[in-house]
Amino acid sequence: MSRILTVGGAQLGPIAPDESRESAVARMIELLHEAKARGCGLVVFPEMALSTFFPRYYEEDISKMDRFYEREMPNDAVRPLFEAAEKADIAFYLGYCELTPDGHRFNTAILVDKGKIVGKYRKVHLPGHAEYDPNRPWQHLEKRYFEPGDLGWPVWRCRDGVMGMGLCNDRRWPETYRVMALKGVELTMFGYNTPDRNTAAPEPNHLRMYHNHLVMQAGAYQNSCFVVGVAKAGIEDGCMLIGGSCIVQPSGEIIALASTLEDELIVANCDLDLAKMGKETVFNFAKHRRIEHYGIISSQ
Ligand code: CDT
Repeated sequence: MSRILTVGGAQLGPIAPDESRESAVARMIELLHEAKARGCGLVVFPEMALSTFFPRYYEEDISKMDRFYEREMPNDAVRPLFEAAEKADIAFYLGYCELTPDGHRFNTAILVDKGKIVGKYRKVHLPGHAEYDPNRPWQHLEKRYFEPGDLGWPVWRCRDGVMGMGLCNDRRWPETYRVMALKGVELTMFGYNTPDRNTAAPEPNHLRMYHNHLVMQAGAYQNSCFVVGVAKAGIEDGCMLIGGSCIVQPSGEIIALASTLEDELIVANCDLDLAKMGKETVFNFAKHRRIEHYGIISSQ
């Protein structure tokens, strides 16, 4: 028995502050065409894939940043991506900034299949700070521009597998993977925008990539699922974002890895049945977890 899903990780190079949504969408459609040619049934795009990573800029009046948010999905600029994916028979994950009709702002990802949104996730772990920090070379104001997600971590049946979503900083937290694993997730997707420097504390730069892979490989292994992590990479308005987009199998091994900081498609044939093995043996949660000792995790 095997359930092969060919998965594409569609890394994007930088998006300049003045680059239009239409241009970003055209770049994604090009990667989608390559994904079709390489047999993909699912493509993962980055976090905030329609714009530059604007939380690096401080703005006193948050509404002045409205141009970076989507009020409806799909809208006219993004509809060509929905249509191209439907035509190519490819499901996709897309990260974008959401402004709801009642004025709430979320860092959001959607899972789209056959022209319809089948799943929505709003980023729970918002890194950074809410007020201007004069000690940083650039800001990381996600806590200013977004509210913590209010949807938890649902999972969705899609393409004959059980799919889950997180966004960027979520990948560093074991709870993210475990909540979805308890719901049977087989493939977890993360888009990310990760500056290559930790501006909050001194840290050797190489640790940024090491930790990027460490957390996703550990998350995949300990929860017996595939993990797909996809970067927006390269120098965005003077700020270097790491690449390192990867597909990790449930053993924790990386089976596809980006080699550039540009638009690049990575592809792996993922046998979703591989996720079953761990779930039935070492990580058989029902058999081996000792929840009587885990209370502190949910109460503090
Ligand atoms: N986008 C995002 O969540 N980036 C963070 C940067 C952390 S530094 C404030 C990340 O975890 O990669």
